[in-house]
Amino acid sequence: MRSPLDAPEGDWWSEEVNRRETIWLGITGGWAAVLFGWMAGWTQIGDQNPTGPTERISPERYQEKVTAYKEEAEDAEDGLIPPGEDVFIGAMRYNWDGLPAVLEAGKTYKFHIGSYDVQHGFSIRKGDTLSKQMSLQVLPEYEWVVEMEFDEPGTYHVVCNEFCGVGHRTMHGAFTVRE
Ligand SMILES: [Cu+2]
Repeated sequence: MRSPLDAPEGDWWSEEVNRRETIWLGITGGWAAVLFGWMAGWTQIGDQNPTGPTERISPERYQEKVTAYKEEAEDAEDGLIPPGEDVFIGAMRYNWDGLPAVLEAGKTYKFHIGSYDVQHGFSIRKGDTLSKQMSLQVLPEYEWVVEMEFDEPGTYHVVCNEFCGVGHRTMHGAFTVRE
C-alpha cells in the first residue's frame, strides 16, 4: 500500500480547479458574506438587542446612587418598592445591592445596573424556569440603563452568570412582580 505521505504521481499541483469546486467555493464565499452582513445588521435592526444608555461612573459614585435610591424606596416586607420608574441594582461580591425589590406587572422600569468591584453577569429568570432567561453583563466603571417590563406576576431570580470569585455560586437575588 502507498503511504499517504508520498506525493501523488504526476503534475498534480498545476491541474486546474474543477468547475464544480469553483462553484461551491463561490457559494460558500457568498454565504459567508451574507452571514457577516447579517451579524452587523442584527445589531442595528430590530429589538433583539438590549439597548439603553451606558455611562462611565466610578464604583464609589455608583454605590452612592444605589444607596440614595434605597433610602428613597419604600421598605416593604418582601423588598424595596422603587419610588418611581427607576430601579437601581449594584452588583458586588457576592450580593445584589438594591434587591429584593417589589415591582408592578406591566409597568416599564428603567433598570440601572453597575458593579462595585469586578465584572458580574446579571441573569434574570422567572421561578424555576431554566430555559427562559436573559443575561446582561455588568461592568465596573459603567452604569447601564435598560428598560424592562414584566407582564407575569411571580418571583424572578437574579443570579450572577459571570464567575466573580469563590462565593460566585451564592450570588443570588430576587424580585417580586405583583399585579
Ligand atoms: Cu458572580
